[in-house]
Amino acid sequence: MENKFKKEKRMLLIQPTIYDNNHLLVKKNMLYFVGLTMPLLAAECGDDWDVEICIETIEDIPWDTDIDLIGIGSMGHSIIRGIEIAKKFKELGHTVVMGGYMASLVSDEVKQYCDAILIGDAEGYWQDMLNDYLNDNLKEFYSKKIETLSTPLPRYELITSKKIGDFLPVQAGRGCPNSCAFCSIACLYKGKYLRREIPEVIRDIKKVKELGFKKFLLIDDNILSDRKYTMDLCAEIKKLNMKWYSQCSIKLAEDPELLKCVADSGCICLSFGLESITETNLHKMNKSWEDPKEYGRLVKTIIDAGIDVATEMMIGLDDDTEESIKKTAQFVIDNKITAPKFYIITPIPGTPFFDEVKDSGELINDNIYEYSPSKAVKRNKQLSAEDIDRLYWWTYNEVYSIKNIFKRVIFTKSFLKHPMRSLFNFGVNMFYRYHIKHNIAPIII
Ligand code: B12
Repeated sequence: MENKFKKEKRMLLIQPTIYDNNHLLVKKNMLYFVGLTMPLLAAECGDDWDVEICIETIEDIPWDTDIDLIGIGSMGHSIIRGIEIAKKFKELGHTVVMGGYMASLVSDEVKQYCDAILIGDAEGYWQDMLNDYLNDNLKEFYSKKIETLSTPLPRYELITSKKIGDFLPVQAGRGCPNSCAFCSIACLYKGKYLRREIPEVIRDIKKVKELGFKKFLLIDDNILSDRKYTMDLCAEIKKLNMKWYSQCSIKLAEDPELLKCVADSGCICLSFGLESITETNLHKMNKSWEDPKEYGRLVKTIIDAGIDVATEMMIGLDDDTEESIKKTAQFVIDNKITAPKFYIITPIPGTPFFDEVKDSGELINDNIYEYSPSKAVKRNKQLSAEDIDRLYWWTYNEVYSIKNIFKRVIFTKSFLKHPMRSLFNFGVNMFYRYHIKHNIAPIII
């Protein structure tokens, strides 16, 4: 359909939601964890642009908007909804541009439904894309590898009045030096880790504080990627007297000096991609630098340092059996993991792992429009896709039974040290449990 709107410096940025396993859009009253993507892209447009943000998980899409330019993000299988939104806005006569991890990994597919795609990081190309738009000269693809990272103050004010948690996102760096076979970050950054200058990061955290927030989420993929940088950053964060969450490798526990520095700076919860307690699984996924035999000890060290532990683990990996998956649930319970999350291994098109699985004949569904982290699309030699689905829900139900929530969150040493924090974590666990009982995996919170 012909474009029927005026080209002006206005933009609507949309973060699409995902579909659940019953093919219903996941909608929430509140999105506790909110991303940085849209407030940052808004800032990168420049002060003379009028930008609106819609986070579909908590807001309705304003289909009747008179803004021509629609920018759509893509996180994992939210791309499915993103494409639907793109199609509809195109039918309504708007200009649609897309970007984000998934649009970058499957850009040829996504291109059919929008006017332009920005592959990878926007910095360096975003302004070109916007100028081309204003000059009626949009190209199909925009892609440039960046070597350094410097970003403006995100336009946090565009999200602070939305129903979000009591913290805002901040980013110190992008990428990760590791190259785990399943990971989209490894696929796009290829072992590269880009850091922002510490004063720039602190400027953003100060802004978060100024806006009345006492906590922030450091959304980096592995804050340990550069030890000296992390030490220096934590020293500066400490001065601000704030609390923060992030994610990194469990190897942090092997470095007492760094762990102390992280804990002293106000870090209260870290999420660790443990992936599996079976060594051969990690080996096959190019993650043999982690040793699952050490996981229990390392988790305890982190908890003893006063930091709550969340974990991300995968189910349905090559050497998983019914027994190993049940042991995984027990591991999580015995080690008192505060917020354990599980995902069914899903090969993401664009990653080397996807090609490998396709060649192996174990991929039972290659329709990416049906992909989700809670439905198996591959079997392994021991388990059918149905077995994997069944064991996935068994694991969630076991780990989030009332008895085991108490065991992991209340009957713990942490409860004695931080009773209020533990009660909050108990609430989060009950919230997850509620979703699990309704067959909704707790992946969006
Ligand atoms: C915070 C976060 C969340 C939050 C907030 C989500 C939200 N709706 O706001 C929560 C916890 C809820 C969440 C949920 C999910 N997430 Co998430 N999330 C993140 C995290 C940690 C940070 C995102 C962020 O703010 N990044 C900072 C910004 C600046 O970077 P960016 O998003 O890459 O954006 C840059 C470019 O990509 C580009 N760009 C991005 N979007 C667009 C759009 C346009 C139009 C343009 C032009 C450019 C552009 O420009 C930006 C500036 O350079 C990332 C990890 C990461 N490193 O990004 C994972 C990540 C994006 N999430 C991921 C996934 C898979 C999900 C889920 C599907 C859960 C799951 N495991 O299945 C859900 C889906 C959420 C939804 N859409 O409803 C994956 C995506 C992988 C992939 N192949 O797409 C990531 C990369 C994690 C990972 N390691 O695999 N997530």
